[in-house]
Amino acid sequence: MPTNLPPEYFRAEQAFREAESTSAKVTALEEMMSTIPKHKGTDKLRAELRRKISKLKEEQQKKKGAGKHESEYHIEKEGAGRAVLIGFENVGKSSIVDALTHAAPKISEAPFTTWQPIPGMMEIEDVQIQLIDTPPLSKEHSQPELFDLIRSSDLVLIVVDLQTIPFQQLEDSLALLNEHKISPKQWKEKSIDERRIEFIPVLIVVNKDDDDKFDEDFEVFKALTDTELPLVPISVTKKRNFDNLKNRIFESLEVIRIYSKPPGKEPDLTKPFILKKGNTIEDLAGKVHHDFIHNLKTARVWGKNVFDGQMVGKDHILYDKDIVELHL
Ligand SMILES: Nc1nc2c(ncn2[C@@H]2O[C@H](COP(=O)(O)OP(=O)(O)OP(=O)(O)O)[C@@H](O)[C@H]2O)c(=O)[nH]1
Ligand SMILES: [Mg+2]
Repeated sequence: MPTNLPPEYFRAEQAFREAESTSAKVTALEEMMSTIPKHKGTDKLRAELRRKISKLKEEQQKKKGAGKHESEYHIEKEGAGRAVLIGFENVGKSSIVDALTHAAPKISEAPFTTWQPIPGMMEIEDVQIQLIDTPPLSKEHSQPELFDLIRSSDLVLIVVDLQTIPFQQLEDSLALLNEHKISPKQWKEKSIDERRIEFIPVLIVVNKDDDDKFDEDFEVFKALTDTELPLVPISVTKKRNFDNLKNRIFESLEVIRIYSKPPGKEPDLTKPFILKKGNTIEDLAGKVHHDFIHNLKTARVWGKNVFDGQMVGKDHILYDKDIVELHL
């Protein structure tokens, strides 16, 4: 193994090891390939990767020939983050995506209505978040690609039905994730799992909390589960608690909105740059334009923890809704 491989190579290699579908494997291998510096020392490794890629592509081709088409699970990422809704049949996943986005997934009282993932965009204030409806979880029938889709998400919404067997649905959903080496990020600190686990933030959406009577059931459910994972009761039918759910989704993504302001002009408050919590002026510069990272001299900030228009350096940490003027 050549010694001078960049960190991106190892990240892609990890993605390769965790990929369950052929297409995700090919993508990861191609990513590995593109990060390897080209010189004599890496010839062997590159040849080996090329062989693996063409073998997998052949496999894919054969499957396609057998009548399989391009996977519906390949969905472009859009907006400030991706939240995937998962859960057992009939809990109301499609109803939630229908209510919160412009997508129109099929909804029915018959179980197993949804057969393929359907993305929609949810608006919250000036931010768009991608929500993805998915087919019901099933120990036997869930496609491996579903778990790749979950791994590619910034947030997992486990949906349960308060009017049936929410406790069981939650346990089974978490168990199925665990089988596929996915665990709530909230458990990362105390996890003693020896396996290579993907940790993703989880919100538990307790649907069909239609009225006061069901509020009591929710309290019982909450006491029974005794979990530190956040529980959000809602009712799609009665449009209860939507704002709370939307806010919780936004908060869980841990993103901040930064408005840029050209020197001497008003800030553009319509299109924020989306950064991660804890990001700095330098991260913002990279988002605005690649060259800005090197050319940036100083910046002025209006917002949290600064006085208006304060001059700051590259490593100044930004907060949600800060306004920034970059000086080159
Ligand atoms: N009482 C009540 N019924 C609801 C609520 N939300 C959804 N439903 C009903 O529950 C049934 C299932 O809803 P879907 O949105 O199709 O559920 P799903 O989880 O997408 O189901 P699958 O696609 O089979 O996995 C439909 O009859 C909905 O009208 C709610 O808040 N309260
Ligand atoms: Mg559905």
